[in-house]
Amino acid sequence: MQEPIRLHSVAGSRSFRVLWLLYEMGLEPEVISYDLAKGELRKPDFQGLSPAGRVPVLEIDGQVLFESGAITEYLCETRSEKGLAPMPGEDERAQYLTWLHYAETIGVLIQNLNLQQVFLPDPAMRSPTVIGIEVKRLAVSLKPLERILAEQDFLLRRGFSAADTMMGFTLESARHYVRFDRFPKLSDYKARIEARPAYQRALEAEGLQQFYDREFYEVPEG
Ligand SMILES: N[C@@H](CCC(=O)N[C@@H](CS)C(=O)NCC(=O)O)C(=O)O
Repeated sequence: MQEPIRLHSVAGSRSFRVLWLLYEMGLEPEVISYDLAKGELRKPDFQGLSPAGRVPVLEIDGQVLFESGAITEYLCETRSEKGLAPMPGEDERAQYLTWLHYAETIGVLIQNLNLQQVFLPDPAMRSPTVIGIEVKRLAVSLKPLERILAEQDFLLRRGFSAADTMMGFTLESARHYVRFDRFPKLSDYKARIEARPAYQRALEAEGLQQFYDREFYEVPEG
């Protein structure tokens, strides 16, 4: 019997990247959900799986993996027959690695904005200066994507890949901070990837995004 695959997840977080990729590969993980607001990632059992107390964590092949980028690379390398990433020596390998990790450049900006705009317990603790800077940096980081998507449908010329599963979730969060009408190609790309059955399935399995309480967060005055 095959060992179960277990994904430790928070709805609307980076664990979505892994869940979506697993479904794209036709794999069926058990999803273990945590509630950030209840401090469930701080519990000793979870900290034993993830040293920094973060999701995603994936239990697979008798191992416990953390870091969404590393998990993505591991899955694509150990399941290379799924064809979701160029392997070393193949065309577009460098671009694949670049976009895969660039998704974290964007992910960290969003994390900083989430902290400022959503998670600080008192709005008086927010820094309009920091928020303004991070929103500008996020918009700058989206520009290269807009340029590349003017020429091709996905981040790689060869078609849909695990670089797209890494990037997808960050765009859904980014739209809460940067107006996407400035990025028409990126908006089309976002709609294209979100229409994929595996994306929709991951959305259903993770449940509703728990923390954004509005469509768009303006930079506060200050
Ligand atoms: N670079 C890591 C970042 C993981 C991370 O920060 N995950 C967030 C959710 S998106 C988390 O678990 N945050 C909980 C916390 O900071 O307490 C990855 O890509 O997996």
